[in-house]
Amino acid sequence: MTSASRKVCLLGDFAVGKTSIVARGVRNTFSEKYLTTVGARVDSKLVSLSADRELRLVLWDIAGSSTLTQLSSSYIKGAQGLLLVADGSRPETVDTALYLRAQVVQLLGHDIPAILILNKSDLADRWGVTPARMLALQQELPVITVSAKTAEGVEQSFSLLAGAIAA
Ligand code: G3D
Ligand code: MG
Repeated sequence: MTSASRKVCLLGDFAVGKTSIVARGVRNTFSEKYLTTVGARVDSKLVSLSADRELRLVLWDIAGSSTLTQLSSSYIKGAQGLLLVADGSRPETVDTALYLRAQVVQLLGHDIPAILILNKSDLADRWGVTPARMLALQQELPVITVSAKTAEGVEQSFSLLAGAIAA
């Protein structure tokens, strides 16, 4: 078994469900110290890539809202993957996620693997991302529809990012 670990940052507008996705996808717990020192909660998720290969995603979930001003270099520094999260019932949060990605590229000076999670798929009657927008987004990066509430797509989103990082 070969195993490696990668730093992954969760980014997205206020209340899109970043913390809920981590809580749904991760069973093991976090470091209290990180919470108090850098204002981020750190969890880890082991993802199987193949029969003899796995990748540990070390997930950094910023405490509070992740506005641009809070995108501190201490949070982003060393990031090797991004889970961009948007709320499918608030399509403007997709723009925020893409903007945050651009900010990260600027901060790091290079691109890193990223996927876009459209969360809250259980709110079907309030869904605001049109099929046309979805197609356009899929030209730019891997996109997955999930619900942290029902667990739909949550496991797959971690696998999708792990695959993109390992590729
Ligand atoms: P954040 O970490 O991105 O700020 P949170 O977002 O994980 O704190 O979630 C924000 C709110 O959205 C929470 O509601 C949470 O329960 C809700 N939420 C998260 N994921 C889903 C989902 O998949 N479906 C639905 N219906 N709601 C979701 P509250 O009311 O606790 O603020
Ligand atoms: Mg949160």
